[in-house]
Amino acid sequence: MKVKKETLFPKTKIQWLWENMKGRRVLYVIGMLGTVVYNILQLTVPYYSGRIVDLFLSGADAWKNMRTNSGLFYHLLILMIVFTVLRGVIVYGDCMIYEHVSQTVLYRVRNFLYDKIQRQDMTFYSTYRTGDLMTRVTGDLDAVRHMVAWVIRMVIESFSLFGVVAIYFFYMNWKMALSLLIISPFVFFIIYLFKNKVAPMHAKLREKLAQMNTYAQENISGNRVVKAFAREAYEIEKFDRANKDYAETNKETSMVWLKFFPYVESIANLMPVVMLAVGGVFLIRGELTMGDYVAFSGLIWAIANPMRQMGNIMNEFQRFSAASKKVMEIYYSEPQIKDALDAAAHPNRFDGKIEFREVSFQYEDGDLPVLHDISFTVKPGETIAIMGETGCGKTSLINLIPRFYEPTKGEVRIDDIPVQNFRLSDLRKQIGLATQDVLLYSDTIEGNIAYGDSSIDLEEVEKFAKYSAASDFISKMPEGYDTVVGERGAGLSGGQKQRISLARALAVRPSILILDDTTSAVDMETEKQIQEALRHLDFSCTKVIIAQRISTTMMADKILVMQHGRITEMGNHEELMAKKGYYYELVQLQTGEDLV
Ligand code: DUT
Ligand code: MG
Repeated sequence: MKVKKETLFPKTKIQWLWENMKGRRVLYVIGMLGTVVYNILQLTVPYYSGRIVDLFLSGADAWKNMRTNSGLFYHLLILMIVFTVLRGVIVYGDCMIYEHVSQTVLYRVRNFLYDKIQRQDMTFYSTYRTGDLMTRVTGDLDAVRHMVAWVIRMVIESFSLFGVVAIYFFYMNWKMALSLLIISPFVFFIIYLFKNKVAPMHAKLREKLAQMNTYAQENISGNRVVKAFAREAYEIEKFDRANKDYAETNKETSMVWLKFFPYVESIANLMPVVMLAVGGVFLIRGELTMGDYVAFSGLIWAIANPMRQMGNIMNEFQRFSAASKKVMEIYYSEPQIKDALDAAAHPNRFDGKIEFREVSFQYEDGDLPVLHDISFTVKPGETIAIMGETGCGKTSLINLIPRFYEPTKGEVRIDDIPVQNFRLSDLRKQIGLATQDVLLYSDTIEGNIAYGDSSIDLEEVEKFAKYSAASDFISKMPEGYDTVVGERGAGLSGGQKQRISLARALAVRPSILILDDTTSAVDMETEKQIQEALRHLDFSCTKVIIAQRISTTMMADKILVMQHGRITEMGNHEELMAKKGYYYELVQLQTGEDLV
């Protein structure tokens, strides 16, 4: 597994979020303004209650005021109720806006990521584990959504509440305000220290989650292997460990705040004490009215709560930071193999000439080249067979034709045009590939065969099934072509899966058909039938067939024998027999075996 280097992104996290809010930005700004407004409205209740206290309850003229000016009393009371209701309405609308915008961002980025992942090349898939990718499009993205829906809102809420109340405090009585606010900078300092401690924890936490998801994913999709080796207990324990690890890290992360929490809490709790002590003195000295005192104490929470909330916000902010980094890594990733800028459109069929010119190849994460100076040509319509012991580079070789990988040296050409000059879609549409590991979708057999070209009708699907000697067993199934096969083709035998995969490759009527050990699990008789059918397809097609059986390779126009990434023998059956080399020995071995 390759370790990814730290990537630099073209945008900061917040810029990136803003970019993905396109179309909803105005709405979001309205939402943010709404947050400011409803927090300002929080002041109305203490303000009016302060005035009511001063005018009608505590002042010397309280009773007189009440008798002569009861209209104002009711007026203030009604205003208090109106503002409270108004505030409720704004909060409601505001929540809707945040939710709407965050869901839009989530939807947009998730689709974009899925699209990105789909278009990546093979190297990407061998770099990232499925569980890790799944974590990015689920958990990590949810942290991003949470940022838009909650964290930003809380930041604005806290700061606007704090700011407005601070201004109001100074407006009422600057000395009292100063006594209350003088300790607040300490909170920022504590939060800053907290941030430095908690940031790496969130990065760690996120890795643990991905690890746990990877175990779960690999286990569920690899359950057959687990069962075959009776390793259930081991796997359960492995998952349990990952789960515990994640839970522990979660606890550890929460504990970080607990270290800082007492300080912030003490400062917040100090506020009412200061209020009582300093406020009391000011009250006695007549520097503060009883109404102002009520207003101050009624709003003290608006100073203390944002301080308490700070830790929470910073925590969530760091969670977003760790998660968004993972999301942006995929968001800004570019496949190495993509259409060349000057790639010409080539919508037509290929003649089918394939040429390798001194091609060498090495996997990015590999230490040694797996292909060395491979040169050969296949004429249109010909069949070429590739043989060689396991691990000699056969699959690697054919993967260069549809440009799944790029050669490190040399050139692969189709119809005398280097493959890089085609658009990837044009190139791959003309190639029918049956891969070595057969992967079928959980769909009907018909759906699986018609995967590459959904426009073909059942009659044609049946024809391709006949070519691949699959029609017999399919028609024997109770639901025939409508039989739904399980995930990865569960419910079918290895040979049956291979034949459906062959039918799927044929169904696109490719100009070039590549079969990677596609008939290895079918019996000799069936294989003969398939080879015969392949010779009489109703469309022209160059065939590249990787096979181990002489019966398959014998009829090929050209046979390549590979050893350790090099072509050691090349020619048709007769020529190679005459050469009395590896191929000859293989024939001896296989025909000898057949006689036993
Ligand atoms: N290899 C990698 N990374 C990969 C795939 C293969 O390093 O993603 C190595 C393993 C092997 C060599 O490349 O040493 C050739 O592998 P290939 O799959 O091409 O071998 P094969 O001839 O197709 O073997 P088999 O007959 O087992 O399918
Ligand atoms: Mg292979």
